[in-house]
Amino acid sequence: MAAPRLRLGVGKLFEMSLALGRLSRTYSTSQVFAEVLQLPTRQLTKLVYPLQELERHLAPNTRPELNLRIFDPSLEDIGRAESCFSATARSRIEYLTSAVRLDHAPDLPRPEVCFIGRSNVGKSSLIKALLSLAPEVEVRVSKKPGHTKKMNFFKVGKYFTLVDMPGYGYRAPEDFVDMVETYLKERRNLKRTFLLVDSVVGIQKTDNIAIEMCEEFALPYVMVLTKIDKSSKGHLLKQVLQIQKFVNTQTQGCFPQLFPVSSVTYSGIHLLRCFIASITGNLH
Ligand SMILES: Nc1nc2c(ncn2[C@@H]2O[C@H](COP(=O)(O)OP(=O)(O)OP(=O)(O)O)[C@@H](O)[C@H]2O)c(=O)[nH]1
Ligand SMILES: [Mg+2]
Repeated sequence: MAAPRLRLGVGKLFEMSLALGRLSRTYSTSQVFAEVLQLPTRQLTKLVYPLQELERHLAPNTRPELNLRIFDPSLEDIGRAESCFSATARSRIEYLTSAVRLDHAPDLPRPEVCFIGRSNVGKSSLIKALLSLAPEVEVRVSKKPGHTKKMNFFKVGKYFTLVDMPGYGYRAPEDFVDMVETYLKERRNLKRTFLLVDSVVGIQKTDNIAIEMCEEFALPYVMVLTKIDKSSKGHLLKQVLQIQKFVNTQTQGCFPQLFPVSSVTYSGIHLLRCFIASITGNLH
């Protein structure tokens, strides 16, 4: 069903990107996304709309449970959102600072979004993938759980700030609860919390720490399913349906649509960029 819309969008945006290619300031963004747009439709859907690609493998009676098109931007929107994530002379993308306590956090006017989840779930890797259009920005990732010990602030141009948080669970910093709880409760410019769940293992007991925090503080949050490159399609579908059911029945503040991503293949990354641009008021 998505194919005609996609083909139309691809053609239109490809023409647009060729036109934009002649404008030097936006050239690099358009160039990256223009390459994506040259992919065959199936590959493009898998990369840009991974949930819709999974939908093709669903039995008809399971479809209503899965929310696929609550946030359903066109390829044109996604292409436009990419420009927020591209540095220019007037809109720099950079690591700002780290903080172990909220009162040490920078006082920033821009909207902010943060990334929370168990140690090793892929928070720092996701931020690195989101910021890959500005590869000079260093985001540290590690195989060892408990790597990120502080809240790390990344400025994304004049648009918004991304905050990488330490993980909870194994080797979490001692002051994790104080640090993260206070931040979530009191950060005034916090627009959305992205709660990362490992798509290979699904929601674990320790994930409830974060889910309960978001629910208790009535925060608007979004569930992102990480590492989707690691599972077979069948396993991923099973996890996605289970997590969707959990969101539908056990949560109040969680956005009803899931965001599956891979920081290795970049599947879902373009869509997530567009969502962040949209909720921070930067998708015009
Ligand atoms: N295959 C695969 N591996 C990933 C992905 N995202 C992260 N990883 C790996 O998972 C490990 C942990 O990644 P990090 O991004 O450092 O995880 P984190 O959530 O920031 O961990 P802490 O800072 O310890 O809380 C690293 O070895 C990454 O390479 C992914 O999408 N696919
Ligand atoms: Mg980290």
